[in-house]
Amino acid sequence: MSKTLFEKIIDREIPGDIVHEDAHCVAFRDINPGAPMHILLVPRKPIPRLCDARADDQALLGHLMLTAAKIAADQGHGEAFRLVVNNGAGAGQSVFHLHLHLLGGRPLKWPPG
Ligand code: IU
Repeated sequence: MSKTLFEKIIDREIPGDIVHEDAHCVAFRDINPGAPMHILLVPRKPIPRLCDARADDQALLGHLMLTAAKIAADQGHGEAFRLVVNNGAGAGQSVFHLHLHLLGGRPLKWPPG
């Protein structure tokens, strides 16, 4: 299996502006930001889509959520941020390695469209 783009960033094979990493996940700035804070939080495990996660990924998924909130706080946006997961091409997913978009730093309208 060839590596996903995000595995290559995690492995430092291609550059990424990494803001957090731990044993389970890596976070780096989106190359095409949609907000002043636009960070991608990616599990080291290359789960393609959220719908491919399994019961034994439960702790990992919880870790991603808690880590996202911590990163938002570290970035100065702990009180107002948005998490987005695009699941599948029909929902706008373009990189098939599960990732959370962490957005903040400007007013965020709803619905996102
Ligand atoms: P999506 O949910 O799969 O559409 O999100 C993929 C994101 O990856 C998207 O916001 C891109 O701007 C971002 N990205 C990146 O940060 N670096 C890259 O080299 C590439 C895409 I290609």
